[in-house]
Amino acid sequence: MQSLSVAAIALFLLVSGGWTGAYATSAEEIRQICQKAEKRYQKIYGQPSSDSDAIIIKMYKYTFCPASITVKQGATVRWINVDKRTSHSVWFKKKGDEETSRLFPEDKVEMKFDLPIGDYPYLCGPHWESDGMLGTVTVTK
Ligand SMILES: [Cu+2]
Repeated sequence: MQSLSVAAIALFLLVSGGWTGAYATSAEEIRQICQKAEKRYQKIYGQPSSDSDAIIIKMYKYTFCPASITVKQGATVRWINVDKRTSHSVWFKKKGDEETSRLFPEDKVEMKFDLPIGDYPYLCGPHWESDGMLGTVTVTK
């Protein structure tokens, strides 16, 4: 219960912009991580992630790449772990969803966004607190 309320306060501060976290990865670092994530993706799949039949979010070095995306209602988003060792999850906790099972390297999970217009924040269960591994899917018309 104690850790739950600490987590709630941390999340509130993070969402409200009052706390940037101890990890505070710079925009340039994130850009470089995501560039490497795309290279890893291409090595695994032999094509750019933009050529996929779904919208791709790569999970790499405690980062969702890209961390924020905007999709049309009904779009399918696919998360793929392109790390070599670390496992991640995708958890729309605020929405009341269950956390996905652990996604090991090259594992993937897909979700269809047949949802009302709005922002849907999510997190990686094992790394959102320690490493700020957070993302948002914005659904538009
Ligand atoms: Cu993670």
